[in-house]
Amino acid sequence: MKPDLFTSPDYFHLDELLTEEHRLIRDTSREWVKKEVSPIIEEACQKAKFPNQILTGLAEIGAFGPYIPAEYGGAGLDQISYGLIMQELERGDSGIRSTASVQSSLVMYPIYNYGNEEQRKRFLPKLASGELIGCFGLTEADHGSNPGGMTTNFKDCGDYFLLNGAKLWISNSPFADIAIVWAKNVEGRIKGLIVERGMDGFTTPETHGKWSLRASATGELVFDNVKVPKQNLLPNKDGLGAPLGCLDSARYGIAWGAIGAAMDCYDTALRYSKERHQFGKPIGSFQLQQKKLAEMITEITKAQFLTWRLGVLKNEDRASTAQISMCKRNNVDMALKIARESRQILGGMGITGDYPIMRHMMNLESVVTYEGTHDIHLLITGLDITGLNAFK
Ligand code: TGC
Ligand code: FAD
Repeated sequence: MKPDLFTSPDYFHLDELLTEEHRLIRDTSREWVKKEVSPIIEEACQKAKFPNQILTGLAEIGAFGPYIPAEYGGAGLDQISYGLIMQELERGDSGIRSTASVQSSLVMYPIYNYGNEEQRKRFLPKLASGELIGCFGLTEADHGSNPGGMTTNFKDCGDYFLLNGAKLWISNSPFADIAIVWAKNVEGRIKGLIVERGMDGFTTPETHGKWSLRASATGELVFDNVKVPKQNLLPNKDGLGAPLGCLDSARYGIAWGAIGAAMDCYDTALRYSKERHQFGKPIGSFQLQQKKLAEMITEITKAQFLTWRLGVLKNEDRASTAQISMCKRNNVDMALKIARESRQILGGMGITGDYPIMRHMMNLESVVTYEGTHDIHLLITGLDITGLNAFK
């Protein structure tokens, strides 16, 4: 892999809308990615191995629970800071951002918002420091876009809950210490349980053979009569709205992250177009290549402003689920298209690991699918503007 020469496009001076603290957090994350992620990510991806040596560094830059209050070990930052960290991590690799998204929004978020004080104090500081790593089990083999149909279940056995079922496609499951598991009680009501590695009957087989997110570990969660202590039930919210609330936070982070992947592809293609000569001229001088690059920077700029505005609304607690859906869908689609166009600008070199573009492109095929597919987000927007529900 070539040295990381990334420079960030900021065509409309969005930096002027960020605070000094935002810029400092963004630049710190960017430098960390250049130093710790860029040199190792290509090999991790080729070997399909999550680089777990970066976990401590992720914790140190505040990527685990950026918006969780400091009294629970979090960084106590605002939502734009959270977004900027996700942007920089995904500029490095979607799999690295995935790990931080899951830890922050799908594990720490539900413990902080739906857990009791004992659970917050027991788990959050260790999750913030990276001493514990978590995962989030919602999807099942037969229930992906429709998680409300889940069959994983638990029953009250007096001293404990007995958990049975299985989850599929779970980021970080092969090495996570704890799992936030969504399961139905005997009345069919969805509740969240904290399942800990080492509990009898709980296994986490790894999923192999992925062509996407290869530097991220994905696996199953299998529950065969697992006795979960009663104090591990999240008491303060239930129903499908509980996991969907976590997804709002994670999808928001992904919207920022996708901009990072798009910026890396654009920056790589722009530099290459000025260095690579054909027909005696830099390929960047040909109108067809300029069209690609000009459209890329236009789309990145539009996404930056949409997402910054979403961050302002999120800080004011006014961002709706549908606004988050629109932004996640738009930005991931934008990033995928930019990855494909950038790859073409690099010609044959674009398919090699000497450049990050093909890796981003393959990663984004997962990002456009997880946390709600491209089509599901369109239907969420459709429901919001028409009031007519395409899911029922
Ligand atoms: P629906 O009837 O619309 O809603 C059920 C209940 O939930 C409430 N609700 C929400 N509550 C809080 N926050 C939200 N965002 C909410 N959205 C809905 C709703 O009011 C209702 O409450 P109640 O009290 O009436 O029961 O649900 P539905 O069954 O029709 O499904 C709607 C749909 C399809 C939009 C939803 O299920 C969906 O988003 N599907 C996509 C599934 C998905 O995104 N899965 C992600 C799995 S996690 C993952 O991919 C992690 S990857 C991480 C990484 O590696 O980075
Ligand atoms: P399906 O739901 O079977 O959808 C297949 C196709 O049908 C899609 O194109 C979809 O848009 C379309 N479709 C479905 N319903 C409708 C409809 N009503 N109208 C129109 N079209 C429809 N899940 C977790 O719980 N935790 C994780 O950590 C996690 N990590 C993941 C990591 C990776 C790498 C991947 C690939 C997935 C991960 N997931 C995780 C699962 C992810 O959220 C699901 O894959 C996703 O929600 C889609 O579910 P599905 O794959 O079952 O597809």
